[in-house]
Order: sequence, then C-alpha cells, then structure tokens
Amino acid sequence: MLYNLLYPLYPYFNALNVFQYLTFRSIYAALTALVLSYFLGPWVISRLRTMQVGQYIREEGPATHQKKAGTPTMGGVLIVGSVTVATLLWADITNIFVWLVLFIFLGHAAIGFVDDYLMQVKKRSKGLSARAKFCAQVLVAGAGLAALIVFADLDTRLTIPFFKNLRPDLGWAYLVFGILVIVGASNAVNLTDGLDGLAIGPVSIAAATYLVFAYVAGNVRMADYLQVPYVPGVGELAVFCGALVGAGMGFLWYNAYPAQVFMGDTGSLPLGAALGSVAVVTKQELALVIVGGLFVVEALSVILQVGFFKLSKGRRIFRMAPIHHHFELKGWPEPKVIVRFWIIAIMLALLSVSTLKLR
Ligand code: 57M
Repeated sequence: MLYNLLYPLYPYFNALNVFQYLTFRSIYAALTALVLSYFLGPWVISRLRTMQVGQYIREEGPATHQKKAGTPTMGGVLIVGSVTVATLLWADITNIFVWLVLFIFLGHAAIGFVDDYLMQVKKRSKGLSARAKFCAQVLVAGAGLAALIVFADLDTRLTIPFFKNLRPDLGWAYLVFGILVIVGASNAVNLTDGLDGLAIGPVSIAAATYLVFAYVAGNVRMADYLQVPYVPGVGELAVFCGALVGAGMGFLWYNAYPAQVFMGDTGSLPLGAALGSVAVVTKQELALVIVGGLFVVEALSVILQVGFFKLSKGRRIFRMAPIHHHFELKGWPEPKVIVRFWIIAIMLALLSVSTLKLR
C-alpha cells in the first residue's frame, strides 16, 4: 500500500524512489512483521491465557511433554495478523498474485482457527473432523488455484529441478497437482509442529528461500540468466515471503524452548499452505520437496509408521511417529532435536538454491 501511495510522489520527493525496490520493501515487510509479532506477543499470550486456550497433552506422548500442559495455543493469530498487515503495507496491492496467495493463506488460517476454537474454547475434544478439515482445505486451495489459472494466466507447465528444458504441460490437471502441493504442504507443516520451534524455524528458512525464488522469477534479466521460468509480477511475493520470515522470527521469540505459546492449527495450516502456494506461483513447485524436505520426511515417517503397523499387525518402524518423537524417545533432549532439525533445514535450503545454477 505504501508503494501505491508513495511511489507516484517520487518526481516531487526523490527519496521516495526507494519504494520501487523489491529488496527494500521485502526487508521492511520482514521488519514490520517481526516488530508486530514481537510487541503484540505478550498481549496475545495473556489474552489466550485469560480465555483458557491451554493445550491438552495426550498421555501416550513422550513423558517430557506432560509439563507443557496448559501452554496457550492458537498463537498462530499473531503470525497470521502480522504477515497480513506487513504484506498489505509493503506490497503492491494491485498485484493479483499477492491477493490470491493471501486468500489461500487466510482461508487455511480460518480452517485452523475453527478447528482450534472448537477444541480449545468450546472444549470439544475432537475439533473439526479430519474429513471436514481436508475438504475445506481442498476447496480453498482449489478456488485460489482456479482463480490463478483463469485471472492470472498461471503457467500450467511443471518446472523440474536440474532439467531446464523438461517442462511437461499438465493443462487443467495442474489444478489437481497444485491442490496436492498446497494441501500436502499445509498438513506436513502441521505434523511437524510437535516440538518447541520445530515448525516455525524451518518454515522461516523455507520462506527465506522462496523469497529468493520469487525475486528471481519476477526479474526478467535474472530469470533469463538463470534459465528459470519468468513470471511477470511474481516478484511481489518476495514481500509476502519477507513478512513470513519476520513474523516467524517474532513468534519464535515466544515459541523457543521452553515455549510460552504454541501456534495451533491456526498457524500451522496457513504457514504450510503459504509455502505451497508460493511454490506453485513462482513455478518452483517441485523444488518444495527439497526446500521443505524436513516436512516431507516428517510426513513420510507417519505414512510409513501407520502403513507398516497395519501390514505387520502391530509392529513399528520408529519408536513413535512423526520422527521427531522417535529421537526424543531415544533420549535426545528436546532442544537438541529441534536445533539439529533446523540445521538440516538450512542445508536443504542451500541445496535447493543451488538448483538455480545446476541445470
Ligand atoms: C499436530 N500436534 C501436536 C499445538 C500445535 C496420524 C498422526 C501421526 C497425527 C499426529 C498429529 O495429530 N499431528 C498433528 C501435532 C501437539 O501440538 C498442538 O498441535 C498444534 C499443531 N497442529 O501448535 O497446539 C503437541 O505437540 C507438542 N508441541 C510442542 N511445542 C510446540 O511448539 O511441544 C507443539 C508445538 C502439543 C505439545 O506436546 O500438545 C501433537 O503432537 O499432538 N499425531 C501425533 O503426532 C501423535 N503420534 C502418534 O500417535 N503416533 C503413532 C501413529 C499414529 C503414527 C505411532 O507412532 O505409533 C503424537 N502426538 C502427541 N503425543 N501429542 C503422539 C504423542
């Protein structure tokens, strides 16, 4: 919004020229979201406490988790609010990609909010049923994607990391593929959100990586030089990614071990959906398997555990899935699991950026 209001005045005030630069606006979106979530954090946490939005801890989990009982959850409202305000403030609000990605992000936040609200505030033990949650996610992602294809001319060809000339066109099947990416990412981040800071750290790292991808894809010269698909206007998503990084860091301040607040589905579902939709719009969909490799491994550990359990009639591969619980039960202290998983996320992010050059 500041771009739309202030940049046109630059012939009169030369200094306003700076608003045209995506790098400047992305950095300030990150700082704005960080400051908002940092300063509003204590107020939001105390409000959640008064509303008694405290986490129930399942008895069958690692024993070390029992002491977390009553930690306020639904802290995702802090992340979602900060990201939205910072994006609207610093992005070009005439850009259709910004609005459609925000739609998918906020739609998933609403689904997570309803689920958490039913469970935490209304004290219904189950919240939304898994089927209702999934259908709502598919609807939101599908509507956003269909609008992207129709109104923003979203390219329905896939980009395959390491192969610059191999770009199969999926046509309308791209809609199904895109839904799979967005809903899959949303649920994988949700599964990862089981230790303090375990989800928000790697989400911020992945968002920083997609900031680079969005910037490159939206810049005709860089896209041409690095031979990645050029998507006019998609650079504005660098501002959104900057806001995700900033809000993530601000939230981590309070979610770092020992956590004062959890994000709840209100945070985990939209964060994953945001990464999925940015991956689709920047035409770096498959790179998400590398950037978000940690989330993929967490989700695979559950699929393998459940599948093997059923086939073998009661035997397990891991001590407990998702895989972070396996390491906890092996005796690794929680902060060790968290920091080691962050290190892996950073390595994967670097590897994915290298795909820009290795073609
Ligand atoms: C979300 N939620 C956390 C918090 C967070 C199919 C099955 C594998 C599903 C899976 C599952 O339900 N995953 C979804 C995981 C929960 O955190 C809340 O949920 C929000 C995210 N949606 O924001 O509000 C607990 O995680 C811990 N936590 C932290 N710090 C954080 O910053 O310590 C969360 C955030 C919190 C807290 O303890 O209560 C969760 O884990 O429930 N289910 C599981 O993950 C369960 N695994 C399991 O049953 N494994 C089985 C089979 C079915 C695969 C097996 O291995 O045999 C574990 N969940 C729990 N305890 N709570 C089992 C142990």
